[in-house]
Amino acid sequence: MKNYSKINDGWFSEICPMWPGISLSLEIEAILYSKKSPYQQIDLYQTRNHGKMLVLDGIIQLTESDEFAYQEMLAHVPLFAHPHPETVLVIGGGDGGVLREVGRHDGVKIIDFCEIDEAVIDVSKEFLPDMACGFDDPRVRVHIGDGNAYIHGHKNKYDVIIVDSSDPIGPGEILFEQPFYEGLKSALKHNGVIATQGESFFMHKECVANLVKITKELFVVQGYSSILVPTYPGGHIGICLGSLGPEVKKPCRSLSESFQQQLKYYTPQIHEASFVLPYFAKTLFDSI
Ligand code: SPD
Repeated sequence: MKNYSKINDGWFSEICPMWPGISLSLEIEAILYSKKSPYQQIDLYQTRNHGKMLVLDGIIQLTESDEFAYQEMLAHVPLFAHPHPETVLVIGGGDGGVLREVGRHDGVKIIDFCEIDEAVIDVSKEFLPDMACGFDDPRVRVHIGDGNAYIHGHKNKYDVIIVDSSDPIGPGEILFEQPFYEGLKSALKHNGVIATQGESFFMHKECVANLVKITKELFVVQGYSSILVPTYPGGHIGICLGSLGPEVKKPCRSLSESFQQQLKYYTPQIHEASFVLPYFAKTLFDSI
């Protein structure tokens, strides 16, 4: 994918045709890593005020200051929606942050992880230990390869599937298309739940509407959960959920005090509240 972002006078500006005419800038102190993998340009910056920042093809994937919001919600909303998640698949998210969160669930026995770009895992292990610690969990089995191909080769296997993709430009594009979602559905066990990176209804209305359409067509239960993330476009991102049975808008299991103490964003209350949509988004989704 063409990289439009730039560094000027010590400021990184994230520029992308997916959010034309608007750009987030962060002041940076150092470029810690910069290399092209076979799939994408990988850059790791030390920012002045937001910790380290991982950027793929010029697009911000995370900063240490707010990564917890997205990673916690993407993991805990589907996992607490499922009554007994034991087998979990995570596609994408080579930084390991979602794995870290999935690993907090003691009942989970197997965590398969599929990532196309091994270089993202390597750079995260070197520079982002607070996320890459997710790989230390002995339940994690790493598969390097294409998530779409992986999913079509594994039928009726998972209770929960989480897709931590980049945006639908570059290697992540296929993960926003109907055949991929059909593969996700067929890889689920009875009563399985999926949760995918669902973009922002402020910044990418058509993309989100398409995900809602696909998940409404394929799944018995569907929902869109909103998350506040200051360093994502518009300060907002969503999760698109589909379920073969369980309601997704409420946690169906309680959260112990010791579990809650490990988190910074997710609470049972925010789980429910995240599905309450602004009027324009609710109207749009209801019309699909
Ligand atoms: N616009 C960027 C969306 C990035 C979503 N994936 C981030 C990976 C963090 N684990």
